Amino acid sequence: MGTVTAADPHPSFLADKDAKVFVAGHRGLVGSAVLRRLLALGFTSVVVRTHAELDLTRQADVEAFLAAERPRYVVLAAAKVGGIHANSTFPADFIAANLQIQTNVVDAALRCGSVRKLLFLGSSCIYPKFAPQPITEGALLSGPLEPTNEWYAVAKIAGIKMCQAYRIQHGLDAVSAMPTNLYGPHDNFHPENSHVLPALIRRFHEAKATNAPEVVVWGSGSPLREFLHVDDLADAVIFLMDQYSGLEHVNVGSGSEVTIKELAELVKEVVGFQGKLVWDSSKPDGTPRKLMDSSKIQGMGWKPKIALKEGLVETYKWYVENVVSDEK
Ligand code: GFB
Repeated sequence: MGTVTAADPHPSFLADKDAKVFVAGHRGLVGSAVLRRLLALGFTSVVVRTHAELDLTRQADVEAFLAAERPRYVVLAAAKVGGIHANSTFPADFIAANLQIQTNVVDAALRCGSVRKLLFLGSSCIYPKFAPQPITEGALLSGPLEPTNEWYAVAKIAGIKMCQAYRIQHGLDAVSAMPTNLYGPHDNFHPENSHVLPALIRRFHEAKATNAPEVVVWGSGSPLREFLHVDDLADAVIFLMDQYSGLEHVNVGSGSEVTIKELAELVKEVVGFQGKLVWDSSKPDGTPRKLMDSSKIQGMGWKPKIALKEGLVETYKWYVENVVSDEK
């Protein structure tokens, strides 16, 4: 048990490493990184469930699970996620699954009576398409959303509001973190439904392996994106669990952005593909730019550590060792 003093009846998160922590979504990009970090820090009682063991879209199952486990902390990293194509092709799945998962987990976390803190994870796509850059937390709900992912964005905005409402009405210490575009090990490398960075790793790798002359990249190449390695996000999640109890959500970004063209050139170089890039302008660009203003969390003392090139080299290695070898 962590240290409890008379002045502070509750230990901080990092001083409470034997308390039970439920990581929802531990097989995904974010949840797996948070789990790795918690275990590395010496947390002794981390509870996880696979999708087959617990379907988080089923309210009664989630209530029964949390009532039985009674965790002290919850990290809500479970979500239905995907890239620009998946978001625009499966809008019903994205809005329904995300609303169900987050509503069930936040509500059951309150009802089970044991949860001292919950952290909900969203996304930079909650902000208006043409928000002033860099985007501050205050830009939320100040303009229309990017149409390719508005269904997912509306669900994530509802999650922020759910945390705020439960804090105001019930005193639940529920906080929200909004990461920028993430990448790293355990990402989804699906050819169509993934995000741009894993999609390009797969496409360049397969083109190199088959000696293909060219690789197709979607859109114009001009949109700007900010990328953050998921291990940096996991550090931020632990930091916020320990340090932050505010009503407002918190942006988590790297502060550096690249055009999709620059990203494609970088992935090409890291993978070692020698051919040409061809741009498919029939595919959408999505939002032109979404650079987060992360001065709030940086002002509290968190900083990203992993540069894009370094993270890309490591992620490509992970892809070759885990995804490529599994598919053989
Ligand atoms: O990563 P991505 O799907 O996410 O696309 P968003 C980023 C940019 O990369 C877009 C281009 O301009 C795409 O057109 N792109 C180029 C590609 N080639 C590819 C490719 O092969 N696959 C993909 N996926 N893109 C997502 C949202 O938006 O961002 C989600 O849809 C979520 O809801 C996530 O918020 C963080 O940055 O456009």
